[in-house]
Amino acid sequence: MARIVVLTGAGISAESGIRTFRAADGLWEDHRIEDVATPEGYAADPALVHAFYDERRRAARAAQPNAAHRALAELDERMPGEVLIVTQNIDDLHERAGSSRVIHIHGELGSARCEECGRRMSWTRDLAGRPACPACGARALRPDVVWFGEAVYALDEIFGAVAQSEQFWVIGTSGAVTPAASLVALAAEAGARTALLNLEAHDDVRLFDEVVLGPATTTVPAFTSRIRETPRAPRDPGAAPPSRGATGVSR
Ligand code: BV8
Repeated sequence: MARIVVLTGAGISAESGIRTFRAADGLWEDHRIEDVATPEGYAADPALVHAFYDERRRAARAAQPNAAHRALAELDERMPGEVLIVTQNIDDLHERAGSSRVIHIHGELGSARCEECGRRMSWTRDLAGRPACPACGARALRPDVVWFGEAVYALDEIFGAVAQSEQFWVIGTSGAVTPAASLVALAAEAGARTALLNLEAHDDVRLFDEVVLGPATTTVPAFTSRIRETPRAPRDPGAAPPSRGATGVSR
């Protein structure tokens, strides 16, 4: 289990030059979600969907981790085994920054899945040319990402970690997608201290003990530097959970 669980979204990679989804210049501005991020869209036009993800795989490979990714990796190094990152992002910038425990709840650009034999495999090339599956030879490889209407990855493991966490931070996400967006309510219910670090406030800020607004490369290093190696707080099962509600919105 981890004392600190961090949920990240597209906003933490924005300053690495990777487009977010719902900003004015966002990814979804170029495409309808239904056309590029659903199984139905893939069935209707696989070439369009492969082009969408091949371009994002190349962009992610050209991007570099930023100070926010690095700050989380440094915290991980300072508190071995105590920090778990659950990311909605399909890039690998957390890993490339050095974070050791990363769960990709929505899959990864660096992985492909064979629709014939079901194998998931590390993948770095384009899929538009419909290469053969290395395992079974079928030309049935798809991006190993979770589309809308598909089950997300590792949800039981994620629920377990959030329920045991002492701190739950949400960084760079609009909270528009479930079940990822529901994790903060589970953390609050479990008595974890919750924080939102985002460019703009969410509708559900009341669920956060602390809200820090600003760009992640500024807010995350400052926030993680506050975390000193503190002894594990004895969890008193009878204790009432800490009072809820944002204790302050710092800009
Ligand atoms: C499921 C992977 C069940 C691919 C993604 C009605 C009809 C149908 C379905 C639903 C419905 N209502 C709810 C649903 C469920 C649906 C859903 O939530 N839909 C939404 C749109 C309403 N969810 C699902 O379908 C999920 N599956 O429920 O399955 C099931 C169960 C069992 C068996 C079978 C089925 C699957 C959801 C996963 C979808 N895949 N991506 C890809 O990446 O292309 S979601 C996609 O959105 C990305 O993963 C992305 O990460 C995610 C969330 O977006 P954000 O990361 O938050 O990005 P966004 O642009 O929105 O926000 C960026 C934020 O960063 C902003 O707040 C901004 O202010 C901030 N920011 C910007 N710059 C900075 C910054 N912050 C700090 N610093 C900066 N510099």
